Amino acid sequence: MESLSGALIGCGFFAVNQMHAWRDIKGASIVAVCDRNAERLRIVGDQFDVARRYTDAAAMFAAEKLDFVDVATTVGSHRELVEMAAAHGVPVICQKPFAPTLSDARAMVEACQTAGVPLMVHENFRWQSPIQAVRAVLDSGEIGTPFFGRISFRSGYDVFSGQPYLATGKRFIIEDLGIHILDIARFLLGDVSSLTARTARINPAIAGEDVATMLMDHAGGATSVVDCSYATKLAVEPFPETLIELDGSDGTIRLAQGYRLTVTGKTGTKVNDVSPPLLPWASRPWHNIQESVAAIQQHWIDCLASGQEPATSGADNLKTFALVEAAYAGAASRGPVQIDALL
Ligand code: NAD
Ligand code: 89V
Repeated sequence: MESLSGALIGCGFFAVNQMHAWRDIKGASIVAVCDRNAERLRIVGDQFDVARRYTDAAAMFAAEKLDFVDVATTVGSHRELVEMAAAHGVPVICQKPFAPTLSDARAMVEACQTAGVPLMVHENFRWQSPIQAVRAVLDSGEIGTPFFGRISFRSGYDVFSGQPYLATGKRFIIEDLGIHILDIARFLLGDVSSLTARTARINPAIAGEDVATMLMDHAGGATSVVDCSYATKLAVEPFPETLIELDGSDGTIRLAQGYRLTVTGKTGTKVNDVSPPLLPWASRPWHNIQESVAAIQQHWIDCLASGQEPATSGADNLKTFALVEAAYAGAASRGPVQIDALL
């Protein structure tokens, strides 16, 4: 396969993972990097030996012939950069959260559709190998039809040291972390018809909510609870593990802390260690997330080569983003929110 030429925009905290992963991806390489912060541009350009560097994305699009662009900036610049890529006919990956509002997200999807360019949201949590292992058990039919799910992320990890902006926004855990966990709920149990939410702020030093509990009706009939907390101090810190309970007509799945997967189903009970691999450039405890970055980036390149729509395309991600909007609206009103009314 011919190697595709990509560019990275945004050389910050998380982009370093993406650059490590791009080095290992078959069929693509990063030929240019861009950051409006000259120091971050220098650090990442030097670390990954990329000579073509830009402090202005428009200048990069004008000068480079790109097969795709990977937007790894924070949410405020996503719409401008995705629409710039669409205007230049360049396929684009955009980090989560995709946009500040659902109407921005819709406009971004429309801009790419009108320009005929593929768009994928870097919604990587569903690509974690323990989550893929749960999906594989569901697909095998071992537990029958799922009727209940609990997808849970509870931690006391200090995320603010690496990502200080997380402490300052009016929205925090649902927009930053809950978005991943809500996407996992959709990935496992299908699209959602209604959502009820409660939130709380326990840490007085931050501006947004750090606890969220969401109850959802899935269109296929299952009920799920998605619960997230960064105010939960445990004996053994689980960050960044997502724990899962699924009950089906013929059995159960439990993904417990320590990546222990217990399946009780039609053929009895099996317990497996589904720990993610520690990639050569990865470090604990982030290795779970880092592995999923490599997986989603390889998926993007495979999709570009085959013409297939990425699993977390812009259009797909509108349905996850709608759950974020619904959670904030539902927490404010304390009533259920109908998801179709938002889409
Ligand atoms: P960061 O602030 O460390 O880095 C963002 C970089 O983008 C900065 O260097 C900034 O100068 C640059 N930038 C901003 N606007 C720009 C523009 N218009 N043109 C060029 N450069 C621009 O942020 P981060 O922690 O790396 O987060 C980046 C994104 O990644 C966020 O959306 C965050 O939610 C997401 N994230 C995702 C995961 C995941 O697992 N998917 C994990 C962490 C962060
Ligand atoms: O994955 C993320 O979006 C990160 C974190 C795991 C810290 O929430 O911001």
